Amino acid sequence: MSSSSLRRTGPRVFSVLRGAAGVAPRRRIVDLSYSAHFMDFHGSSIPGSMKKLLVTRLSHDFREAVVLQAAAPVPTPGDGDLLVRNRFVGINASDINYSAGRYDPSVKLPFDVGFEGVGEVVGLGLSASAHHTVGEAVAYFSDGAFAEYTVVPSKKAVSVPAAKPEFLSLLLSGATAYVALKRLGDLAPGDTVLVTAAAGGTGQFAVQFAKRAGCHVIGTCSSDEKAGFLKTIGCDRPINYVAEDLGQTLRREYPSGVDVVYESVGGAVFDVAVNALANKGRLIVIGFISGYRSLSGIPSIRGGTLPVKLLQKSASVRGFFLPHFLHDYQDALGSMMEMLARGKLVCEVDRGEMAPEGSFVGLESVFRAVEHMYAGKNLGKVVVEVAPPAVASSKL
Ligand code: NAP
Ligand code: X1H
Repeated sequence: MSSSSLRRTGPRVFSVLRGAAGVAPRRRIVDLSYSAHFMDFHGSSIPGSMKKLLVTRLSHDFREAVVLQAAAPVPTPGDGDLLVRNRFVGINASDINYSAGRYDPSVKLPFDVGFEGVGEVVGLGLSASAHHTVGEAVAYFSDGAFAEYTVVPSKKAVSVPAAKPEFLSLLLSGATAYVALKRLGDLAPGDTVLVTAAAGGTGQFAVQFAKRAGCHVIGTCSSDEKAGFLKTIGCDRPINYVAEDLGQTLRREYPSGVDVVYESVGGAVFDVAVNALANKGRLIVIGFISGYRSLSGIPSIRGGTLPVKLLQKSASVRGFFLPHFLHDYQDALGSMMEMLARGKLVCEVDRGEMAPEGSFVGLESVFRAVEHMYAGKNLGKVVVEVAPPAVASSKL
């Protein structure tokens, strides 16, 4: 059956056959009309148990904080929810801030982890069936993605043409770059924009959006391979900071400074970026990854001299956190999907093909994928393939 015929099939509301208490049977979806409402996945069955990752101890060391549960119950979607069978999940630098409990210091252990995924809808509640249908591919930005199946509130899911990792890369990484530059960058054609961690998940999008806005783009990275990639996406001046000193290069080649910085690294790189600002320059704090693996999560900067430097240049430092800008989200996703469809946007994805133990396949690979990112080895958005394509969609 093709996905379009799946979508044309009207909603069929089913219930879940539950096993005896404590037993996790293979769950067939049949009409019992007494349990939570559910949709059937065209002949396939949803298992009773699944693998998922769970934070059992607060730590920024992901392996220390997180365990793999081999037989967790597959959750049941509520009325407004989808049950998504994850095909790919996205790795984020901040997964370790989350596992350290930094997002919510009052959080109670154990808790789910993982910010985003892409997969197929395999079940849904009655209200959710007004917007989505079984078999549909969706991407989402919602908690608990590091699992084989995730319950996602339907309003946090976006319909996508296929369960491909490129779509996943837009949800958080792409949207962060799009919205941060649009709302806080005040970009004008001819501006000079410095992007740090430019070949990574969100940096690659910042480079492309700044270039589209008619800016001259400088991007930092740690290898010649990444610098070569940056050239291919329009970066005017990739700087491999392992091979050349970042501060010296900026002073020599950009004596009047840079107008905007999209800054993800923090610490010494933040200090260099502040020093490189032009008059009326804007430095957008996207993150400070160089500190996340420390106890406080915060790298040290020369904070004492910051006010005088900003004053002398009429410059500003602006913080950006995507969940605070959700009203811009629809516009960002719509525009990015259109650019992608027209071949105007590169969504580079790193599935771990070059990692020492090979591609990131299976939920257990999330640990290696996080380490790959923290070793600075990733080129593009790091993703883990959780499951092979569904039988129905593989026949498309
Ligand atoms: P990523 O860029 O795909 O990967 C992280 C990259 O950071 C590495 O590949 C590495 O590239 C670079 N890096 C530089 N110094 C590092 C260090 N000391 N340790 C580890 N890596 C270092 O990761 P991402 O998930 O897209 O996140 C990038 C930044 O965006 C993070 O600061 C994250 O917190 C932030 N972010 C913020 C928001 C928001 O709403 N504010 C949303 C999403 C992401 P090189 O080796 O090439 O330098
Ligand atoms: C309500 O707003 C926030 C914002 C950030 C709540 C929590 C955080 C957080 O934990 C983060 C964070 C989130 C996303 C991201 O891309 C980077 C960072 S850095 C960070 C943090 C690190 C160390 C701390 O001591 C506190 C926050």
